[in-house]
Amino acid sequence: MELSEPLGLVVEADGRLKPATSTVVRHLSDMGGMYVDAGAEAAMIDAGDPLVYEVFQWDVPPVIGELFVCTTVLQPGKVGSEYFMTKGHFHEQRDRAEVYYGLSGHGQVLMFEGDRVEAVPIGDGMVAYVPPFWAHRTANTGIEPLVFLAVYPGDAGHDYGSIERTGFPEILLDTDRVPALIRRSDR
Ligand code: PAN
Ligand code: ZN
Repeated sequence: MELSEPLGLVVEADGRLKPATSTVVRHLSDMGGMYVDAGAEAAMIDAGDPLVYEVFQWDVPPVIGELFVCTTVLQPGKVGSEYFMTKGHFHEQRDRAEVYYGLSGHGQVLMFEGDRVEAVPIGDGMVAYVPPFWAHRTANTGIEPLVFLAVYPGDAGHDYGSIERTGFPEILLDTDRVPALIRRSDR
């Protein structure tokens, strides 16, 4: 397989990566059942199905040695009291790590492995390290779009199915304007 050529990329003011070779657009209806308040989710989908996030990616050959580069633009908002978030995934190759570099906005990267859950802040100038084996998703706790750049190994792959089936053990809720991680079983 041919490897990548040297290349420069630009993150535009709105967070779009240029050039990008693939784009993911997720509305609330694309996240079926991921938010804990199913009633609020259904009402918001009925009322116009808001955009939740977009990913702009520079694709590389999916092999060891290459690195995918992408930006995520995650809108501000809540479903009930749960902050807008990404679907979340494990890497298909579980031992592949990832680096997030925050460009604007305010949020937290939620990670879990086994029964442990950790939240690492992300925002302008902040770096979040996702270690091997940890599932990860990002929540926007602010009032403007949260933009971050991610770099991850070419052969990492994405496993969304595990999260779709079981969710994260803890969710990030707005409790009187303060983000708090709550055990799903405690609600
Ligand atoms: C990120 C995520 C991106 C969107 O680039 O893919 O933020 O989140 P979901 O993939 O969970 O929908 C990343 O972690 N890539 O591996
Ligand atoms: Zn990832």
